[in-house]
Formats: sequence, structure tokens, C-alpha cells
Amino acid sequence: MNALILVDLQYDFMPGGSLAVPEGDQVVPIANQLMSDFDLIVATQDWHPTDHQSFASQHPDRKIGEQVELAGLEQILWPDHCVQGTRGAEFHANLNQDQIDRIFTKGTDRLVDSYSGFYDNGHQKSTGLGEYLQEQQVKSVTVLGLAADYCVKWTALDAVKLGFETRLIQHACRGVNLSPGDVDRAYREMQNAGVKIIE
Ligand code: VGL
Ligand code: ZN
Repeated sequence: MNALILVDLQYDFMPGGSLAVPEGDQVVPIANQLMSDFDLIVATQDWHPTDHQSFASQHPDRKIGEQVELAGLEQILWPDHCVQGTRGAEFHANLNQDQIDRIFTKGTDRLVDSYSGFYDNGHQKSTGLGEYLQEQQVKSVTVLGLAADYCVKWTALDAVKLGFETRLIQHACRGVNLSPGDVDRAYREMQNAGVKIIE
């Protein structure tokens, strides 16, 4: 069995969203086209409470892009995004949601962020995605989505660690590039870890 993992194709990561990824919306039609090539389609959904501690708004003396310590980990502060139940947390309306077999939410614990679709950043709690893919006898996963230098990267790295043959569709990913070159570095890091980058 092979699975397609759609990472965070939500309005807040699209142009106009609160944590907009440049050209993020261009990924959606590519995701739709690829769906028919896979046995199983899963999606991750960033799903934060209003007071999530990755939000700069929760740290009055800090600004977006600065770092704090959260759950003993370095945490970049983001604008409020993907708040549970808001439009920004919804999947893009053009995404073929009928084809998605299961959705895994992440970032629900206010005290720890979760870039990977498999685990929180402290690797303490599973979202259930890994167990689900194993139950379904999935051997190979293909990852695409947003953002290439955060959630896509950590999802692909965890997929390799869990023993899945892991591919990434580069033209179906876009990144934040908080620092110039972050996206290119993310692709190199994934490749070095064993992710097969498909151009
Ligand atoms: C993401 C930053 C914060 C992502 C989610 O989906 O890449 N990035 N939350
Ligand atoms: Zn988030």
C-alpha cells in the first residue's frame, strides 16, 4: 500500500492567510491530480487552541519570528493561525476532500507545538498517523504541502524514522523562508535523511 500525505493545506497558509506561504494555493490542484495514484490519502491539519503558546500574541514582550522556550524546546513565535473552528483552519475549498480517508489534527496542546504530522515537537505524543499507516499496511508514503521548511520537513523526517519509504513532491510544496535559503536547506536535510525528492 502507498499513501499520499497532504500537509496543512489550510487557508491560513494560503496567500491572504495569517501565516501565508507564498504561492501556497498553487499546491492544491497538484494535490488533487495526484490523488488517483494512491491507495490511501491522509491529511494533516494544524489545529490550535486560541491561546496556543506558539502565538506571539501570547507573549506580550515578544514579536513574531522571535524565539522562546516552550516545553523545554526552542520555539519560533508565529502569528495567530489555524485556530480551531475558524476559517483559517479550514482546508482550501478546492481541495478534493471527498478523496481523503483520514484527517490527523496536530498542535492541539497549548504548551507544545507540532510541526510533524506524526508527533509533537517533543516526540511525546503521537497523532495516530503512524499507527494508522502501519495498520493499513502502508510501506511507502509521498509527502506534499505546506510549509516545506516546517511541517512538510518534520513530517517527512518522521516518516523515514518510522521506516516508511518516503518521497516528497518538490513542485507540490512551498515554504516560508523566514531566513533566506531555509527551503533549500530543508530539501537538503530531507534528502540526507533518506527522503527521495521528486522534482
Ligand atoms: C506550520 C508554522 C506553524 C506549517 C504550522 O504548517 O508548516 N508552520 N504552524
Ligand atoms: Zn501551527
